[in-house]
Amino acid sequence: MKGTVHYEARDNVALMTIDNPPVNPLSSGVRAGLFEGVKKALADDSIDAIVVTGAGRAFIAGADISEFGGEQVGPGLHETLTMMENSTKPIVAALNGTAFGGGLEVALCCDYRVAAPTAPVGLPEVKLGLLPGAGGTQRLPRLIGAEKALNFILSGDPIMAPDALALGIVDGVFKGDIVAAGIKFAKDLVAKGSPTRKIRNETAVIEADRANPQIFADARTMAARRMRGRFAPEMIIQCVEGAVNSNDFDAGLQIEQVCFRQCMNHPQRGALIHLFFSEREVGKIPDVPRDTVKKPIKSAAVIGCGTMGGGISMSFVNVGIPVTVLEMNDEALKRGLGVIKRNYDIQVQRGRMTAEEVDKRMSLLTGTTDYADLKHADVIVEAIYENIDVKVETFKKLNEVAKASAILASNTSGLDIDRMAQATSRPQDVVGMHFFSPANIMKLLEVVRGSVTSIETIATVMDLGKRMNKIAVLSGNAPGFIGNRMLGQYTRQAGEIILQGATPYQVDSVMNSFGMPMGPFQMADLVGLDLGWRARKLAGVAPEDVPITARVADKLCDMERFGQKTNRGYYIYKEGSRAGQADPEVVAIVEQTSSELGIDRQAVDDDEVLKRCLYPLVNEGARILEDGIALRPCDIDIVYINGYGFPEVTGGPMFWADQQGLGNVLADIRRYGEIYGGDAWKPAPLLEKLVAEGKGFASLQGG
Ligand code: 3H9
Repeated sequence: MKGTVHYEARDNVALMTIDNPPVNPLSSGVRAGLFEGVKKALADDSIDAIVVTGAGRAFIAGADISEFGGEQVGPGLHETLTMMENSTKPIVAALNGTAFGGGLEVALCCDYRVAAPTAPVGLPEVKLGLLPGAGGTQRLPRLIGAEKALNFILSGDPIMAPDALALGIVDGVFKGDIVAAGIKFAKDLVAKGSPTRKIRNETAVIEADRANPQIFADARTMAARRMRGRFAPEMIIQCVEGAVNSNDFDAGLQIEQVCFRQCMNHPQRGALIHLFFSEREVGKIPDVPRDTVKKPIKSAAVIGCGTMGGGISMSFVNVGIPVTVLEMNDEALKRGLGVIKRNYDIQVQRGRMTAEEVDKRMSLLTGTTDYADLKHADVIVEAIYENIDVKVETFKKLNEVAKASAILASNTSGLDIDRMAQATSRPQDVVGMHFFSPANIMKLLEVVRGSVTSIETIATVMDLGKRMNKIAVLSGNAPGFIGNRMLGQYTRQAGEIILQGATPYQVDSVMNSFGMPMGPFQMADLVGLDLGWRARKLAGVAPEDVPITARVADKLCDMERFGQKTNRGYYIYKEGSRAGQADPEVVAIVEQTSSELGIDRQAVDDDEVLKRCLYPLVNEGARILEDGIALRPCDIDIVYINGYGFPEVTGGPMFWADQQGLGNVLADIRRYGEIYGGDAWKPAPLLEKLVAEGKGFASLQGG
């Protein structure tokens, strides 16, 4: 059995301390310990009351997610909670730290709850595709009302104990020794005649809510808007509706159990739990032990204050790390800093930040045009444009000015980190830090390991990413790293499909229905069609040498349709709007390009569009694994979800491919290979091997 509960009699109070490091999930040993502990306390006449608390930083992090789908050992959670709720002696939960999910539901079975001010309280099940299935959807509405309960459960976001007190979830917040406070609270109850308080018997609040069915209509509207395509929210709403519409608590529990089982059996649950564990897995690098000594990062410098440099600088100051920003001249510097200030001011207008907070963050930013001013920075990130020669020159300069212990990082989205490292006398300190635009918002950070990057540098930058509220994923140093290498296959396919018969609007609509916030052509309009066009013009590429998949975009650029920035690209945009409208003129250009290339256009159905966009991406992912560029399939999933908008509910491209059946994916790749040919449709040997062995990408998860 995993985990335990320590039992100790203190001054006629049974103190039960949950011990299941690091965060005390409700594993088999914890459930058994709680069950047996309450039984023992009830049988002991010298015990008047019970206090439950947690050892370490958490009270209870929730049900043990790793046990889902396995055989149940020992008493179930419901059995344990019934034992607690039926206790004739009062039970007080002393929330020392995190009380999440099943952990908060344990506390709601207790008669009262006291908490340390620093204890976060939440029901985050919805984020895992689940609902609070241990009575949470029934007890919380009885305690705080249906509307507040729905907001709390549907958001899944935690609140701190003082806010939980204001909401009525906890009964007291005490600084100092929370166990002592819990024991005192329990003893006071005993002094008052041992009053117990069973939430299940409280009906006043739900009876009042019964007259207001609009609460549920509003919740459904909100869920449809904010959680489009998610299965669990409607289940949650039905459970709370069940709680409100009848005083029969057990009938409500029945509804909850039926809905919980439906969530458990839904593919979204598996995908979201895969992501939960993957987010933690990506931080584990086999040859970089957890205890690797990290360099202290107290200050940073960023070279370039354009879109990327500005966003990166904001990411540093947002977590209190002072930044020196370098630009080529005063004008560029003033412009860049002005954009940062405007971005913060917008946050103030939206009520997300105070003006004082903006001043504080801006005070952490220092502008300069002199490389010598970078000499104090612990980490320097270059964010200049993508040209390897210019980057090499920059690293030569950095080598001269940076202090000996500094980490030198490049924000390149795909260039060779080793070439930059070789320009310095300390290649072990050079690393890629690839942020995604807008860098102050996007969660992903690709950390790129050069051939001699030290484990100390990697450990420091992975840790720094976490500090900056990013999810850092390690990538090997190869063109495009993980994300952009895969993206290339996806955008090339999209380009081919429109020449063969689809329209850009059909392709985007298929990808939107799949759950991508933007299809490939919407994304191209956002990024700007002119980037590739300008590069080709500069390099003097002859029209007949332009890749066929870039021909439509180049024609649009010739008409000064660069995308959103000119209000015209594949789509037409009304001034100030990001929602584009289809344009028949673009369809005509696509058709004409097909005809020039001698392609006989045929209708392409939506299923083929989806497979042709996504299977090459999966195939390239398999090659990336073979080449050792990504450590595990889950690293690719995390990159794609957090950097490229792949829908969370699919679990990422590699997890999704497993769900399609890798044999089916390979069969389609071979079939399209016969029709269309080309690199995208050459099956990766790893994919063939896995299919031959009857395995999926999940079998490689151990790294
Ligand atoms: C539920 O409760 C359902 C019930 O309503 C109904 C049941 C019938 N189980 O995140 P960290 C592991 S659903 C198993 O790095 P932090 C985690 O994988 C549950 N393991 O630490 C990691 O392992 P490793 C609802 C868990 O301090 C280690 O603990 N609850 C669980 O940054 C440390 O985690 C949730 O959704 C778990 N429940 O953050 C809460 N939780 O070291 C999920 C964590 O091997 N958990 N682990 O990689 C969290 O949000 C965060 O982990 C927490 C700690 C805030 C608690």
